[in-house]
Amino acid sequence: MTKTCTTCPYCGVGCGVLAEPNTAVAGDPQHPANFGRLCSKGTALGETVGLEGRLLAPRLQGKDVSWDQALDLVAEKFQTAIQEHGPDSVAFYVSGQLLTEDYYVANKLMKGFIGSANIDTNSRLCMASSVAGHKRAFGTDTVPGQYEDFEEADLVVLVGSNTAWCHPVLFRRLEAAKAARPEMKIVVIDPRRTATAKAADLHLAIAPDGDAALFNRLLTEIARRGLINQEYVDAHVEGMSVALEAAGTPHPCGLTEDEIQTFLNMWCSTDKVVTLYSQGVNQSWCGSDKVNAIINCHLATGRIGRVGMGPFSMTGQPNAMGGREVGGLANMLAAHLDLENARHRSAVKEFWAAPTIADHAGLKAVDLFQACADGKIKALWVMSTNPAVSMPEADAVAAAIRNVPFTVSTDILVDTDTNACCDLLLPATGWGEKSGTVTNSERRISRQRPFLPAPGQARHDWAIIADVGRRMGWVEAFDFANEAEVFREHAALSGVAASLGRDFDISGLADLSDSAFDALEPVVWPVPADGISPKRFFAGGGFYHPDGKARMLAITPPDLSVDLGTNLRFNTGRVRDHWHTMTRTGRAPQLGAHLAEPYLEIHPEDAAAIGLQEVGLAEVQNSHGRALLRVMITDNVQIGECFAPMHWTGETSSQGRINALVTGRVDPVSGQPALKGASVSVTPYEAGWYGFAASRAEMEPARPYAAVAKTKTGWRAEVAGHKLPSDWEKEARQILNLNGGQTSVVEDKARGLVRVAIYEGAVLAGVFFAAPDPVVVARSASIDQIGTETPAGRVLAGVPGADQPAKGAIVCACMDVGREELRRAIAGGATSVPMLGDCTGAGTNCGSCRPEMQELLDVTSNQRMAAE
Ligand SMILES: Nc1nc2c(c(=O)[nH]1)N[C@H]1C(S)=C(S)[C@@H](COP(=O)(O)OP(=O)(O)OC[C@H]3O[C@@H](n4cnc5c(=O)[nH]c(N)nc54)[C@H](O)[C@@H]3O)O[C@H]1N2
Ligand SMILES: Nc1nc2c(c(=O)[nH]1)N[C@H]1C(S)=C(S)[C@@H](COP(=O)(O)OP(=O)(O)OC[C@H]3O[C@@H](n4cnc5c(=O)[nH]c(N)nc54)[C@H](O)[C@@H]3O)O[C@H]1N2
Ligand code: SF4
Ligand SMILES: [Mo]
Repeated sequence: MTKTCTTCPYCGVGCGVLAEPNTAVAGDPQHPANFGRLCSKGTALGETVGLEGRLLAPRLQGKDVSWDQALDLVAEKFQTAIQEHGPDSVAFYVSGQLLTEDYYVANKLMKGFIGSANIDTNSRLCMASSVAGHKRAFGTDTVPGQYEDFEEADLVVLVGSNTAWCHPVLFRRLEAAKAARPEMKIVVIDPRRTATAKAADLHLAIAPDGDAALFNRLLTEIARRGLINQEYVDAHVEGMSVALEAAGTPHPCGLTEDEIQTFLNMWCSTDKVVTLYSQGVNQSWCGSDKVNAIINCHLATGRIGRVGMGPFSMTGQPNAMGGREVGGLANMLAAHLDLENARHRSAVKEFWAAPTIADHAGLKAVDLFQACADGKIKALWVMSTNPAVSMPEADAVAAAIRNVPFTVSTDILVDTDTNACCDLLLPATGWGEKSGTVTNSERRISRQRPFLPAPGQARHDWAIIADVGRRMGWVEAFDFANEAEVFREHAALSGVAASLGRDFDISGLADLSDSAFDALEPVVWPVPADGISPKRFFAGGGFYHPDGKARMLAITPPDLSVDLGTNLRFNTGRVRDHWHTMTRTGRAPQLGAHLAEPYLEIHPEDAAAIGLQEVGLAEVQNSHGRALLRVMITDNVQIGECFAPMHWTGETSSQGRINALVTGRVDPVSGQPALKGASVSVTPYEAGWYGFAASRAEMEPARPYAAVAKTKTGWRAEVAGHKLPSDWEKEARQILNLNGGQTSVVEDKARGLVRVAIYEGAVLAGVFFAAPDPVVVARSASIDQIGTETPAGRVLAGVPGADQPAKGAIVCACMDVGREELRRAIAGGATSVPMLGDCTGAGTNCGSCRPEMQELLDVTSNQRMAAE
């Protein structure tokens, strides 16, 4: 079968994928980001492209309408709002998951034709602090280095990045480099002991937001040891003395003096250092300062833009970088041109032959939804993002969207929490169907190519936006024949930017024919028309401030001595196998089996003080909202802190939308919200009963507590209730969403145990277990029994039969290996990750699970030692 070379639609690593029309996928051995590797999410891509749940036609308030009706309505509503209330009364909220071509057209329509800069993106929640930090330091938003710098470095410092789970293929590359050169060191700076931290040489469990203080300390030490690269600084850097002066005032960062010294020694004694950072840095009310505190150290030592050296901001989404290139943020123009620069504005206006051009920054995400709440926005278009889940203060954001008189959402699915708040839904083509380009973290532009037909009436995002542009009267400006034409225009505009002295230059690609665009190989920008393109930036200076020099900044670290009272600091982030609001990874049974419900990690001392029971439920609250989460007691988090993943929505859980609790406080420089910095009160939730259900039918997350996930045989649900139901059989049927069939019920009234199996003929359709405490059953065995003719006695025993040993929660999603299987292999004599791999297959594909395999090995060897 023919294989299509395309790019993974998940993280910013930007792996090349070979896909077949039968949806088989494999890593592309030729792609320079991954050389054939894929992580668990990439490996499961084929399972996520089915048509179940897809939005297949435009829908107005629940009823299908034609594209003509839908697009006329959008054009009319936006035009009316603009006429009556001015261009700033409308807004687009877009996404780093749009392709560059989609993003380019949306930005052009808003900034050049509507004449407002009210287009902001979920990158505000993601990369804004890095963008601001780059611009302050370099005068441009540019990542200087390349992935190979990680492999070439002697020290890699990962700050606020759970790379092993969030950028797994890059982490595999790093591990492979370290295996080849064991003298290479990896340091992880993260308040949590993550899978990444466990695999590192040194983990520094810094206090939340202690990063600027630590890097200030490092800067002071660099100067004290005489390691300032005076030649480089004299020639290329301004601001060193003020930066040093500010850094000289010590601030606590939550680490011991020994830990700090170890880190300073490592950094100062190693030339080839890469400092990679991600959301533990960006998503903070002092995120930009953290970024500049890090960059300061690299500028002072001249360790930037050279092989194996440099600050490296890792992008999250597949096209976070492309969005920055087209200027998709409310305070940017296009092609790295500045909105506040009159020359830049007129150049873009002229290039677009636009009637107008936005001349002031638009509303940044948090302010944008506040303006919706305040009634200032009359028409809102959300594209490829799910803000009712992913924005801070998400309950208020959902209400704000509902408050806008006319709201449009372009998505691939019908049911998302955001779509539920919108008037008009427009069906977009998704990964595998759409075509265009994305740019990864190392500035590499790769093609996403289609290998599946567009389903139903779904259209490409860029085509939908261009159609609205034409209907608003700008026929010529939005008359694109295909995505190649959009790309050529974008590339040509970058040439204009280059002539104005900007760095983002892909004018060398401005004349690609349609077929050359189709065949475009992954390429790192700049790609200037004259063909000379350095791979790295800034080794020889050449910054983009008017004087050509970089800026070191005076950074004053925040005061960390805030008294939270009995509250805990609420840290949030990601799990290995889910992507954001799970609209795609939630469809792959394998990916739901690693962590199947929303949870709260909390330290044993806090759990004891609060009275939380392991695997019980916690009620987490603050003034913004409330969540119910499964308790995981672990010293991976510090005392006074707790952690919850961001992925669960109203579609997958009843009370798991944790962004209801997250604060909208933003970094004043970047406007990025402190998504990891809320404070919450945690109390035990006294459930009257707990249950587990597996069904062939899709279940609703409707109980006081419920979390549902797809399985190989149907669906699973974890549930809990307050009052004991009077009729368990009825309750079980409701939960299992099964009306017909025959029921077997076993009830142990004395112990409060209930077990219900429902058969359709001889075939098991659903099984439900309830108990006064969190239910102990072999969940994987129950799930596997659905759809089989296993007799009721065996099903209701809730334990696997001798011929069907328990799998346990899935550790290796690629090879489908569970925790219990690994434990058995360890008991059988496996003493290392490769040995475990040999006997079970675990860890032999993408390797993302290897840190967890190691942890199981460690736990077992500790237990053995304790026993000896
Ligand atoms: N599996 C998976 N991978 C993904 C995604 C996904 O949804 N799932 N999403 C992608 C996207 S869009 C993004 S942006 C990236 C994010 O990738 P990461 O930034 O690696 O992921 P997070 O889990 O959000 O946060 C990273 C770490 O920051 C730590 N942290 C919190 N506060 C602080 C602090 O004050 N200082 C420091 N030093 N650390 C702190 C947290 O404990 C957490 O472990 O992942 C991308 N990759
Ligand atoms: N508490 C907390 N909150 C966070 C974060 C955190 O760390 N903690 N991280 C933040 C970060 S870094 C990010 S990037 C955001 C991510 O948050 P979101 O962007 O809201 O999350 P997604 O689930 O990726 O939403 C993408 C939407 O686009 C749809 N979609 C998929 N493909 C296409 C397509 O081709 N076209 C169109 N039109 N639609 C498509 C999907 O079905 C889905 O509804 O969350 C942010 N929120
Ligand atoms: S690391 Fe995984 S999620 Fe990220 S691009 Fe590669 S395969 Fe996709
Ligand atoms: Mo992100």
